[in-house]
Amino acid sequence: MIQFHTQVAIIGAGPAGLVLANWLKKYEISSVIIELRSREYVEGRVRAGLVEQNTKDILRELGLDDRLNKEGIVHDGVYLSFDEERIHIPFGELTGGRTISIYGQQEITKDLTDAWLADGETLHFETKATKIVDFDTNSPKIHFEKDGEEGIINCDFVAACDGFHGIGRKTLPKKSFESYNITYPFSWLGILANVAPSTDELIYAYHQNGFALHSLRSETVSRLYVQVDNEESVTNWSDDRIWNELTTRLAAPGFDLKEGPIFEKSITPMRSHMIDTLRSGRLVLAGDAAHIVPPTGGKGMNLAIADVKHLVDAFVDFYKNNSEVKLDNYTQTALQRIWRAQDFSNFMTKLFHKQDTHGSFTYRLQKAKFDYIKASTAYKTTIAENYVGLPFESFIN
Ligand code: FAS
Ligand code: PHB
Repeated sequence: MIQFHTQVAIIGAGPAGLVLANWLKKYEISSVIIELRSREYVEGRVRAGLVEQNTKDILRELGLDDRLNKEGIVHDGVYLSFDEERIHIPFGELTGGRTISIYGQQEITKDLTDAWLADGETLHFETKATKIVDFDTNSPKIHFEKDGEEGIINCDFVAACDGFHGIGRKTLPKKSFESYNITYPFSWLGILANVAPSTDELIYAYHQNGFALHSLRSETVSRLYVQVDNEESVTNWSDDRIWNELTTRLAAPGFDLKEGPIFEKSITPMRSHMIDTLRSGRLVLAGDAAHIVPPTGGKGMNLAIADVKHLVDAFVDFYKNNSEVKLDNYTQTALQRIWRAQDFSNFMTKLFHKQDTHGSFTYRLQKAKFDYIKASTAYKTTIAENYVGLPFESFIN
């Protein structure tokens, strides 16, 4: 039986777990990460691409933004389309200079993993956390399996950064939280294609055929999505069908969509999920372990990292100031931003996805909202400040 001790034992080497470990190190708080999958698998997972201003600020504070600054693409605005009419939301002028960057989540994962391992720190890949025990005492433990051998991590805190399918949320006492869920009646089919983006900034488009999003990964790789039914299978979507639908749904005066070879296709369900506690005793949750947002607002990864900021504040308060005040307030502090992200993601999802027949009452409400955004600087500002991410000081208790 393998046994070792650390101050904060982290489950999961996704954005939440990796940012937490690297950030605690800055305060000389020891941690260890155990990760179910291999390093290749984790770094190969194609997921988010939008990096909020807050996340950029955090990575800069950690000294881990070199490649982001070199390879990330700064966007100072976003295009919103409705029935082939297109408007632009400028970020800088509406938010005092805050912007987003496009930089794949897997690139952030690589940068954070490289930094962690370069310091000689411990990250056990292909290691499965099987049980979290004694989290109602000051000596919680994680039981794990690796290569058929069992082990135990003795620690002060367990940080479950283990995503929607992890054991962290499932370990919380059943009566200690409420669950909230929305499963949207549609999914996203996402592609990566070897073709230069046809736009300088992202395009979110409502069309009577369904939603489409034009994102990107570099000057030569485009990332695009189309709304599909929940029962859809990737095999029903040939490259030609995908490009035809994207061309139709992204159409606007003067816009031409360039096509190219597709090298990645996947379907992601659209759902909102959350629980209203992120802590039980010495067990804390961060990221998808506690909440899922539809990717329409580009919030998932950024929200995971925002949870970690509050968690680091709480651990520093505990270890350096011998205080549990921020730990006791962790759930309340994190939930303010999580609900803001849930609301914005739900707003963007309902505004741009086809949910009823063209011309229906629902459609008319969507159109009225878009026409108001077009006419209102106040509404454009609301969208801009939520999209780039509200500053942490916006949520002072
Ligand atoms: P993660 O899920 O990234 O990481 C959790 C880690 O814990 C995983 O590596 C997992 O292997 C590990 N783990 C689980 N159980 C374990 C156990 N028992 N023992 C050890 N390790 C365990 N967000 C956006 O903003 N934009 C997008 O376009 C977008 N697209 C997405 C597409 C898909 C298919 C998915 C699933 C998510 C997408 N997201 C998107 C959201 C995504 O980016 C998440 O918000 C982000 O990965 C959250 O990071 P973590 O909380 O670290 O969780
Ligand atoms: C992406 O580039 O993958 C992306 C960007 C913005 C979103 C969702 C996904 O809202």
